[in-house]
Amino acid sequence: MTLLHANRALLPGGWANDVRIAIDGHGLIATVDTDVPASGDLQPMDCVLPGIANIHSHAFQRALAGRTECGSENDSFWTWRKLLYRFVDRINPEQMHQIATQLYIEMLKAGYTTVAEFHYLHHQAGGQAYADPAAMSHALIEAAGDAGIQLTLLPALYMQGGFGGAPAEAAQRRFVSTVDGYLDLLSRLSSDTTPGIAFHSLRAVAPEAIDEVMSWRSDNAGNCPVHIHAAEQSGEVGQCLAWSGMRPVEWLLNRGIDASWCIVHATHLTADEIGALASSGAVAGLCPTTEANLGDGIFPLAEYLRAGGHIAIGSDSHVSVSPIEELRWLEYTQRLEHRQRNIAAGPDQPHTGQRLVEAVLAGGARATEGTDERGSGGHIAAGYRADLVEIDTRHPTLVQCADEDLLDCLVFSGNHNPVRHVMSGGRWVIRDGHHELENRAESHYRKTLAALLN
Ligand code: NGQ
Ligand code: ZN
Repeated sequence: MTLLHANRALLPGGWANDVRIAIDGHGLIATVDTDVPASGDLQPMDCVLPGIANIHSHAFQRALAGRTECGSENDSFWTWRKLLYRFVDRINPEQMHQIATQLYIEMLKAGYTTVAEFHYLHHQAGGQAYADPAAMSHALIEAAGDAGIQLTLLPALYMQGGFGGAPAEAAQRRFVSTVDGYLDLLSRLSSDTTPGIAFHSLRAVAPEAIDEVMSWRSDNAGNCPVHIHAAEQSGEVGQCLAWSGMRPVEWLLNRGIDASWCIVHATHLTADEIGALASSGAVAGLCPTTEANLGDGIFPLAEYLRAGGHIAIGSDSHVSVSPIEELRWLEYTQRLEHRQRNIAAGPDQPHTGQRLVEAVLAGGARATEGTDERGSGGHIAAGYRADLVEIDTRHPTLVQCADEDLLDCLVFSGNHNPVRHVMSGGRWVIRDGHHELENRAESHYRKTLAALLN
């Protein structure tokens, strides 16, 4: 049993003081007691939050962050994607492993304790499967194991280059599988990890394939999470309308989605889609820094939260690896658009920072672990996984913060990283801001980038 004493901790019911947290040998929280004085047998902690889930990652894109910012007047998401594809052509499983290890350590240092890896780079350049068809998936699983982050691997089905069965471009061949090949991959992985399911997008999969994979899921994978990119770019909405007469999220709602789905981006929504998506219980997987970087548009957060919608955050292309920065961008784009303040504040929780953090903790757990919450992260309560982040409140930006102000100050003041210690599944992975493998991982990362980028 590991026993901690936190001066304060964010529990499901709000802030509590003098909190004793007992963690069992399986990495689960056994008991949580409040108003327990500090004592010699309890490890002393300052302010403890649940770890945050990063619900959308394409690990390999970390290596390209900041390197697509030199352009011309017509640059867009689609020209960025061309640069991405050029890079995608080169990467091998060992390089994937090195990049992902570095990235996952960065995530832990920033306070993310779970990552949902939306993985579609399955095959060799040219499209041939590796001798081990799951080689790329295994590289990601190993990286998460080395870093000690909780992984929800989401192998993604990718079949075609565009709506209605358009052929894949040469650069997309590394992504492409048949449904049988994809289900074979899921089966191979089920002994190493609990994979979720992902459809890359309605552009990249056929409707019948969604049905087939979902029926495999009900036989084999219970209620595992299901992720899909949708309605990120207005161009995609137009193409979907031309193909089906429906907008992407409308199409998905019409097909039937529930609380185990995570709709990644969901940027472009009508009022009807906002209401229906919120009532479906699905999570909108928002990636504010990437969405800004790619010029996607602004998610209708105010309306969606008012309708009771669930949200979670992801760092997607990893132009930023910081939950604080994601939440800040999420709120600031709203303020710029509406010319108002405190958009995410709600009637039950007027503190914008706290409302955002609590929303993404709950939505993040749902999007990474499904709706069966036992053993998942996201809450400091008995039965949940011990994914904990200790914040150092001695920093000048956080001094004299009353409990109710603390997350507002965390999200909206300063640019230092306040994370001191991080526990993932009951194990300390970050101590005093450091990871035991950080030097080795960084030197591998340097070599990998030197090989890939010249
Ligand atoms: C991706 N990224 O799959 O990595 C995509 C680009 C596409 C974002 N959408 C490729 N942010 O959507 O076709
Ligand atoms: Zn994505």
